[in-house]
Amino acid sequence: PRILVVTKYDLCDQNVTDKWLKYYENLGYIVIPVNLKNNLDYKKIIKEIEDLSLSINERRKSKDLLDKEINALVIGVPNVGKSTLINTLAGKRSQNVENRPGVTKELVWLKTKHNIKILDTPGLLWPKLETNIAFNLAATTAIKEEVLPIIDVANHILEFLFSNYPEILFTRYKLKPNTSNDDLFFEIAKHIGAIKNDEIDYERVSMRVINDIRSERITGITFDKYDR
Ligand SMILES: Nc1nc2c(ncn2[C@@H]2O[C@H](COP(=O)(O)OP(=O)(O)OP(=O)(O)O)[C@@H](O)[C@H]2O)c(=O)[nH]1
Ligand SMILES: [Mg+2]
Repeated sequence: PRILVVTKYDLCDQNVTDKWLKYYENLGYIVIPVNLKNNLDYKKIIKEIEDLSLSINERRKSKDLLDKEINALVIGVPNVGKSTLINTLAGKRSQNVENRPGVTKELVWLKTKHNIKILDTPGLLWPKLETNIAFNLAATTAIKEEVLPIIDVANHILEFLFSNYPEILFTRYKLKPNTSNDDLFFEIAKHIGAIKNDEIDYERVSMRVINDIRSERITGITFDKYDR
């Protein structure tokens, strides 16, 4: 059995993400959205795993066997919170967790007190990434932003915000209401003091935008538009 755990639910646009959750539920997945930072959402996962193993364990009980130890494997793209999830389940302090992709480098088994043994794995990506997907992954820190030109990543983010979340964008950088798409780099550069000798420091603006998402100063955004 498979459970689809949707991490960082606290950072998304719930209107859009909830549609995706429904979509995967309709495909037959067990879907659990969680915020692993500061609440007890992880208990829903334990409950679900226990429910899934109930029938097996009842059969074993009837034969006087002990409960079966559950072996679970966590897979997902880099930096989504796999290690955080496993540490939480195992009641451990956040070891092997950092806000960048590629932190977990090998397979690590951890035991939880719920008779579950759980395997942490390095983040996985598809062998070939479509450009738009790659930009979304860079925007959400699943791939290192250096892999793509950072100015392109920032440009992707800004255009996306301009079309889909203008109020978040305009509030964050105190933009004037009549700011156009083409003026975004210039206006943000003015706002953060990234203009030198009348020139926009594109790299600084780009890093600022990328970091504002990474460090949760911009939240309430879902980069994958619901299109099913
Ligand atoms: N806001 C928020 N942050 C989270 C959540 N889950 C994990 N994080 C943060 O996401 C970052 C990455 O977490 P990890 O657990 O290292 O992610 P990972 O999937 O193991 O990453 P790799 O090992 O690099 O593939 C850390 O800064 C976590 O604190 C969540 O539900 N909400
Ligand atoms: Mg990890």
